[in-house]
Formats: sequence, C-alpha cells, structure tokens
Amino acid sequence: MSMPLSRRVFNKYDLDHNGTISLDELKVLCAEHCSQLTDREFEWLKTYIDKDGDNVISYDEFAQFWKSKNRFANAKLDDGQMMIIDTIMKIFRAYDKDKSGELDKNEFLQLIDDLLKAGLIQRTQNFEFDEIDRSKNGTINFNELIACLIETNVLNGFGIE
Ligand SMILES: [Ca+2]
Ligand SMILES: [Ca+2]
Ligand SMILES: [Ca+2]
Repeated sequence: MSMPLSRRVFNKYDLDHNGTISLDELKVLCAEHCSQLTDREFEWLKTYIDKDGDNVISYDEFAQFWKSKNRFANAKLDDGQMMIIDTIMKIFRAYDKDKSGELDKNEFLQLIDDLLKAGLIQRTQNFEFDEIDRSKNGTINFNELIACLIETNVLNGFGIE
C-alpha cells in the first residue's frame, strides 16, 4: 500500500508523532523545502497553511497546501501583497477590541463591510459564517478570515490565491 506523498511528507515532519505539525516542526520542513524565508514570510506561511488558526497544522490543512504544485511560490507575497495583508490585519485588530484574537459574528460582518468599502475585497457573496469558523468555536480568528478570503477568491485581484 502506498501512502500519498503528502502523507509521507507530513509524517516525516511530524517529528514527535502526535498527529499534527507544530510551528517548530513547520520550521524544520521549511528549512529543507523552501528557500530562506524571512520572519515575515514565515509568519504569512503559518497564516496561509494553518487555516483554522489553532497554531498547529492538521493533515487536512497540510494536504491542501501540499497539493498545489507552486505551494511555496503561492505562499510568498511581494511587497504590495504584504501591504494588503497588513491592512487587513490592522482592520481586524481594530475590531478585536479585547485583543483576544477572535471576532464575533457581528464584528466579523462589520469587518467584511469595511474591507469592501476599502476596496480590499471585491465582493462579499458566499460568506457562510459557520463555514468560515473552521475551528467551530463561534468566533473568527485572523487565519480563518484569510482562509475565507482566499477560498472565495476575493483576494484574486491582488494575485493572492
Ligand atoms: Ca507534531
Ligand atoms: Ca490548524
Ligand atoms: Ca473560529
């Protein structure tokens, strides 16, 4: 029985064999698979791969990342794209008044409205709160927001996919 490549790679870098790739384990993977990443690039890579924002990479999250041929290129942002993400982060933080890293449904909907007004996203259809809340904790963290913006292709206009 052959294991899919993504599973083999996942198992290889799940160094403590606990079924998830931690951020430290991800660093090891990156050291061997990507060209040198800056801290900022690594921060973004984490946000990009860890779609539910629980600070570990599940196999599903990893497999989704791994299936793209240009995985590491896709995960790299140029300066303009970084600026877009920074701006989204700033708006997110402005709503996250208690600094919990999470927005409730109301705050999230207002945030989406702001992103639209700021021209950062082009449209807002298909925002199903329950699907966006991948961690199923009733609130949206930054990683979930980014995953949703990528999944609904609203960041396509900036070449972020
Ligand atoms: Ca692990
Ligand atoms: Ca995760
Ligand atoms: Ca959540």
